[in-house]
Amino acid sequence: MNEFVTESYYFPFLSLAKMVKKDEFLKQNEHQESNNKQVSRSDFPPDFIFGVATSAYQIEGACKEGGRGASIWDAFSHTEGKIIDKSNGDVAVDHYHRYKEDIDLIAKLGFDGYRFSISWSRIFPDGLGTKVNEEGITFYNNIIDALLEKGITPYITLYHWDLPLHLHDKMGGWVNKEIVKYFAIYADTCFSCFGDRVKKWITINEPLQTAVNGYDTGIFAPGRRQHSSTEPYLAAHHQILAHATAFSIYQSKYKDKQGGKVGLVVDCEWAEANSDKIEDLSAAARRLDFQLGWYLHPIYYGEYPEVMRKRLGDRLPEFTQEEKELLKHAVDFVGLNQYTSRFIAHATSPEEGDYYKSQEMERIVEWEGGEIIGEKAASEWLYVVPWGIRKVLNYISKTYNNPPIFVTENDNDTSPLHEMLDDKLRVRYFKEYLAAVSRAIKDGADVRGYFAWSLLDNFEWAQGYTKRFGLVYVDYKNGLARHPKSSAYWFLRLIERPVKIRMAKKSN
Ligand code: PNW
Repeated sequence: MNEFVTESYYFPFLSLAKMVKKDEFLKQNEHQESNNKQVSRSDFPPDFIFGVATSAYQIEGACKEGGRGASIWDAFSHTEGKIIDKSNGDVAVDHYHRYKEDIDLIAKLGFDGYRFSISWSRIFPDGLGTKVNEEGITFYNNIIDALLEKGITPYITLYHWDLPLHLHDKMGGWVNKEIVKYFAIYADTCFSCFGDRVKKWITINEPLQTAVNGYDTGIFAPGRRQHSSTEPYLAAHHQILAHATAFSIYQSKYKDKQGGKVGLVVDCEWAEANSDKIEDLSAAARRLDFQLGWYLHPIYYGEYPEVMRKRLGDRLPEFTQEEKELLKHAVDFVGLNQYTSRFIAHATSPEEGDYYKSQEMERIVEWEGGEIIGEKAASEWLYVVPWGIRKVLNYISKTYNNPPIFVTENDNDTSPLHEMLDDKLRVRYFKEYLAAVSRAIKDGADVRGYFAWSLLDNFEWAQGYTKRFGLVYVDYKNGLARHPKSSAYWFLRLIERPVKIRMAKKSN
């Protein structure tokens, strides 16, 4: 059957976005955003959460303290040639020892929520789940208690890329189905130890990045490229099952007592068709299925998107009937990490990497006329495209039955040296992206909160310390001193609410 026919069920939605020509389209979107630059708290629902996010390996350091076992990122960052500035997370920004100071900062900046991740190998040093490391439990108890004392709601991610090394070395990590069992023990332990106070759980952060960068391009830990036509799909499959298993443990053992919610964080660049040609429209639709559908389709519809099944054939694992039952609606909310967007064109021999080749598309930042999709940030991949976030939010809402959504990460990194503290481009980015989020809410998307990435400058994975995503500058040369940037003060003004409300929240 003609591929465009089988994929055509997307067209009504996509074509809404494409009723105008490219340049008119860009102008129209620019215009919309500039009308809405003065974003304020009143543009959001009263109980909307403004938060800030981090992850364990990127900030904690203390890699050999407190009984912590090694993770795949320790091994990867210590491997020659993997990190651009030859750095690692051994010390990172020393949050392990400075968590009190950092939580004070979050409170002073006025945030309602803090999203952070637990280092799995601090809880189970070899990942096997036989013996809990009490020092690890104490460390996270201290963080949770310090947050609650300041009236800040904790949002915990169980897995933000730092798999216990032993699980990788001994059994292949995410490509072995056994991992699901170990993740379940770990999740169960966290729910049991922290769930009396923590009511928002995220199982896994961006399973797509682990699958593609960990097992296809190899630019992230564990750096596999050997079987890139199969391993990414296995790694994704087992992450989906691990998520659903943890979700079901929460439902059966904890939900009644603790009353919390469990979600999954996906990441997505908006895919805007590069032209009205059917090939490009179809490529853009495919691109969204290969990003969001890969993870959300199984949960909402019990199987992978049709276009993935057709293109990948038996390289794509299948869910058993029992697993399909387990997957059914196994999320309370969708977390979305959204940074940037691309124009998508059909292409028969695209970029390297099996995952990209299978999509037969090209990600374009510049049109033939020289017009760029958005201003470029410091990171190579990051272009500022506020209208993209609105489109992703609306797409999720329409495609997956209007679920509650939290924007769990959003940011661009600060670039010119003189803007390190006075990060003007960043402030503009936040203003425009938040205005676009508020428009998505008005469009009907059920967005409940927004977390800026990140509280602090930190270890930016393969980019080491060369990229700065913090609202708070960290002086790497002077004892890791913290200095809030203009963007941090901008958030403080945006979020500020009467003291009475914060105090009331605290006593809840
Ligand atoms: C996030 N994209 O990953 C991660 O969750 C953070 O740990 C990281 O520090 C942050 O981005 C900044 O890089 C992303 O393709 C992965 O648009 C992919 C994309 C964006 C962010």
